Amino acid sequence: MNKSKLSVSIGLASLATLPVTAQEQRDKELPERPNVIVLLADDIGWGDLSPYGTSGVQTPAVEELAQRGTRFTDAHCVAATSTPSRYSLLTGHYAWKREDTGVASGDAPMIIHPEQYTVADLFREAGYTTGAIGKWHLGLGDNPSGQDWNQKLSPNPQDLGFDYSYIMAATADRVPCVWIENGQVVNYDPSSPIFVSYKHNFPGEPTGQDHPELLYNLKPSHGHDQSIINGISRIGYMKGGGRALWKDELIADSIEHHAVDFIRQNKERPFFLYLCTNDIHVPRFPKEEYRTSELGLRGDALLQFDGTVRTVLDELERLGLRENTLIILTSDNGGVLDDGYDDKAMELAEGRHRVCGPFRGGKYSLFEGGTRVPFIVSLPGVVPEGEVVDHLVSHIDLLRSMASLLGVTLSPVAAPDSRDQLSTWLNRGGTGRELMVEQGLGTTIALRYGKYKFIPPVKHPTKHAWQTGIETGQDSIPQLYDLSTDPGETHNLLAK
Ligand code: NG6
Ligand code: CA
Repeated sequence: MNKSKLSVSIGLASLATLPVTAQEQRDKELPERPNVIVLLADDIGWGDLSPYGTSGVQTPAVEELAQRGTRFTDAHCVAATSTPSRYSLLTGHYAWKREDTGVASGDAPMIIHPEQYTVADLFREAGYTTGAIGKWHLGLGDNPSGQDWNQKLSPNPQDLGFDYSYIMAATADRVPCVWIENGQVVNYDPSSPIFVSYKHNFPGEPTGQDHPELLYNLKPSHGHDQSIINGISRIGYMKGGGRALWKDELIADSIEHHAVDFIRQNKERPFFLYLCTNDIHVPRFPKEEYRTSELGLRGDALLQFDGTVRTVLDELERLGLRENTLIILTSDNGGVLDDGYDDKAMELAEGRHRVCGPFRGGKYSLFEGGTRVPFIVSLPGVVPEGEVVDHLVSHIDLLRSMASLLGVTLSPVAAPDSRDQLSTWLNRGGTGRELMVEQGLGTTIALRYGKYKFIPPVKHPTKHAWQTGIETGQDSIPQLYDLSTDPGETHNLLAK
């Protein structure tokens, strides 16, 4: 055998398979206008997805994303509930500074003022096509005492910088249970006009409280006993809707289909997609093919979430867009087991699954479980792959970090609380925030300063969030924890 030939071919083969080092990825120039997808889960806790290690379910698509990107362990949404969390993410303005940004009802008017600068405005001005698909929960229309669902709703996401929107107004547990596309109810049924009230029922309409026998899909465990849609009682009263009413088991499909359509339609130009799953918010009622987990409906909803991630990754791959698409996967608040429906989440997780990993509290909480969420960033070849980073990261920095990505200089009044953290988010040398504010139930706040966590006292603490069993973290005495030695926030150091 010709030795020299052999060595040459070995040399070439090993060259071809030589892994690109993290440093080489960091040194690579940023692509000029990558597509950007913010994939925002609902109520998925720090420990819910298998890359975070504690999961009682496997989420292989999320794992693949983590392997093709960087996973953060100390990343936070701004607030421990949806509306303030999403408000802050999109505007770069801390929601606790505005009293009217609490969990919105289904008929709340638009909470983000159209004159406020949003991350969608940023992308639109930079020449991107922008879309919002899935859960919205930031209000629609302008009537403070409820909206007319039989007309085009204005303002809607199109007034906030989104070219396209296909959304649910609030949450799946709040009426109205219909899809809204660019401000108009989808499949509007003129024979069944829509009426919504958060004050009183409409004569003759059954509620979960009066007619539990009609709850053929899911029963409440607490609250959620008003209007019945699709065999599930909700928060709020609704009449009509007819063929426009959604089926809970098809919500994820509907979100996926619209996301795939949006990506296909924009495959030739840069796009920004704010893609918000309904999974795994209550009522958890995923489609049949996902009902295989050992954790019941909550675990099944996690599998369905992973299915959505799979669909998006496959579509990007198929269109040849994967290498040029920045994906940020995260959640709007921490995890919760029993959030008001009898889905046995609590019983089935016992001893098997820790929704917030080692952290105390959960959704609604000032403890770390409230806002410390999964956060995975992937842009193949640019964001180091397979790395895990412990720097402090907050959703509040999305807007200014994206401005930095696009090379846009913003006026100081835009996104006032947001900072450029791009080099941390892309794991290209940044070391994260030193200081950060976390919001719990209502407008209560806590402060992170490096490894320290300070929770100021409140006069009348609410110790637990409804009947979820979750500790809110509120107390009448100040609390100080050292998270480096006490991630579970059990030793109050303040006396020392
Ligand atoms: C609470 C609901 C809860 C959930 C939450 C908002 C009751 C008893 N509980 O009021 O089920 O909807 O609001 O969740 O009604 S969030 O993720 O959208 O913030
Ligand atoms: Ca949520």
